[in-house]
Amino acid sequence: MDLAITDEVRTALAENRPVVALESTIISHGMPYPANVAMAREVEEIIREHGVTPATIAVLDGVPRIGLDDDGLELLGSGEGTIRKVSIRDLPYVVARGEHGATTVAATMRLASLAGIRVFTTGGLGGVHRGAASSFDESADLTELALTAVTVISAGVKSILDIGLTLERMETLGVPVLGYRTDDFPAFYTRTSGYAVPLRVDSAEEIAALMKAKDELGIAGGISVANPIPEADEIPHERIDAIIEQALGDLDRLGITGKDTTPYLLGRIVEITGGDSLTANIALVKNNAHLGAEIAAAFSKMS
Ligand code: PSU
Ligand code: MN
Repeated sequence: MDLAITDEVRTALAENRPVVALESTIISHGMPYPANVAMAREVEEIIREHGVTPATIAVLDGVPRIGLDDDGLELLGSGEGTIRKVSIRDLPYVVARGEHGATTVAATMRLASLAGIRVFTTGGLGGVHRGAASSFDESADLTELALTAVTVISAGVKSILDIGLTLERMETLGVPVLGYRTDDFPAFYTRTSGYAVPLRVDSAEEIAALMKAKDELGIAGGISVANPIPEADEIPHERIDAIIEQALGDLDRLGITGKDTTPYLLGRIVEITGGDSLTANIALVKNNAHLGAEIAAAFSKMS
């Protein structure tokens, strides 16, 4: 498969310098325009400040892109309706048809791995949806974590999902779930979920060492690092829990299912909170970018 890798990313990889991958569904389907494009640029800047090369990943005109220029980010951010949300099952379709696609965590992991990138930062991970016992709605992000050796830094799992079932599935799939400086698994808008983290780590070096040990053991798949939202940016449970319930009720009433579920809920929560959830979302993505850059730097020193 031909990947269009920017010179900047290609050179960094060739010289064994650290690179951090970024996804594009969060840009096209996770946040409104133009805040989404501003977020994408700022996150790249944060990674550069650490001396690490950012590689935002998407499919443009059917070509997987590893690293995007400003026009690419603008197109993904402003092209609402024309940019398909692309998970693993959609990748061959957009490539064969020459379409644009914004890649989810799963599809971004796969393309990052094809390019030789080992660390990827985002906002929230997909997981097992509430009611999955009858809907079977479980994100391909989880099955991809079982397959592909990329470390994904997120702020945990939103309680629009079933957090307990998501953790159970990751255990079954053999995915190490690491709580960064926390014993309580974070729930995106909040630092806690009430579920214990399976494994705790306190430094980027520990995470890099775990990646190396996993490689040496020949264990396939990725690692999920759960990094709580900074305290100052948290939306308290007292407020966000009721809002999530309200958004889930609206989802039900409108009969929205499948891949449209997460984008709808995120947009609805932004509406109900009057933009506060967007502010929190941007803050946690930036916080994850700092940690991702540190992990990539530590891992590249080790290998
Ligand atoms: N959670 C967020 N923002 C997002 C997503 C999840 O807070 O943008 C996106 C990610 O790209 C994730 C995808 O990989 O939703 C999961 O979608 P699905 O459940 O359809 O696999
Ligand atoms: Mn789904």
